[in-house]
Amino acid sequence: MSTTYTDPRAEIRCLICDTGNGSEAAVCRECSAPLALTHDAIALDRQPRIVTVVGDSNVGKTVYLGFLLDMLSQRANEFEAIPKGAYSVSLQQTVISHMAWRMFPPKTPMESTEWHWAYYQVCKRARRPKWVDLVMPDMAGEALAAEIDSPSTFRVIRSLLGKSAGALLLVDAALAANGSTRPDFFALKLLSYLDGMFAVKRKQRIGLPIAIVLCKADYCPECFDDPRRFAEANLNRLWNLCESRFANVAFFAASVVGSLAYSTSAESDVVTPVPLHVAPRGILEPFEWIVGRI
Ligand SMILES: Nc1nc2c(ncn2[C@@H]2O[C@H](COP(=O)(O)OP(=O)(O)OP(=O)(O)O)[C@@H](O)[C@H]2O)c(=O)[nH]1
Ligand SMILES: [Mg+2]
Ligand SMILES: [Zn+2]
Repeated sequence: MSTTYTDPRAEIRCLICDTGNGSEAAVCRECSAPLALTHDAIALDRQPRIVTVVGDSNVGKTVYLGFLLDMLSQRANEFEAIPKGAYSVSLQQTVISHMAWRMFPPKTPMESTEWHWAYYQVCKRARRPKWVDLVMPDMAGEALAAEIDSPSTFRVIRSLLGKSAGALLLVDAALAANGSTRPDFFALKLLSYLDGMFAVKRKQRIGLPIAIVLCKADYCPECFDDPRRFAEANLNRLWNLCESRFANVAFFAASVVGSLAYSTSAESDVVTPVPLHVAPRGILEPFEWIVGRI
């Protein structure tokens, strides 16, 4: 038994890792997840469903999640979304305000205390609406890579994935289309990590819904025509593992920009992409697919 249950001062249990924390604490002492998540879950009196957005560093997780939340709160596609707590709005605000200034948002820091978390009540308008409470953290790709390479480096990631009802796996389609094997290997490692975590029996395929999102598809528009075919051709290792071990996988293409420019500064030769005009495409579809399966 863990110390969680014997600590007399433990008053509130972290939603992510179940560690007991003092009721005044703001973040979990074990995994650094905000305890506001727990307070809000208690207030709602139901267990939220966790959907995690995973992918390599620089694949576009922060941008994707920021746009997704913003579209949901603007009632795109008949969705309605209510943020629980102001902390839930920070991520979308950062992303949208950067893009309005024609800049991409900064890289997510490695430290889990710096990550943005979003807790939303979401439903699709219908005669009998089904409300889903979603917790979606924006993790740093490098932290995820460290956890995959040596499990339990980032306890918060392990707890999160273990509790996830669904996952959005973001893959850099532009890199894959250019012949890089990096996106394929990263996705392969990530899925084998999940396989090790969720596998019940060797012969039984894993039912966790996983939406594989081919990001930056503006660089390779053929992705939009047939994401499955693109994945089979350009991400063949990932494709094969999905076929043999995962029963509930779908492929999507997404992009947030309509046109890009490139700039360099006088001091350095680093080329920075400048999003000239924002044109989100394929952002809601993978999310809608996941929500329909959890
Ligand atoms: N062309 C294009 N580029 C994109 C798009 N989305 C993201 N990018 C580029 O990808 C970069 C990284 O995006 P982020 O969302 O910060 O990536 P991340 O996955 O959060 O990376 P970490 O925080 O390091 O894990 C951006 O700075 C953009 O240059 C897109 O839809 N199209
Ligand atoms: Mg990020
Ligand atoms: Zn915790």
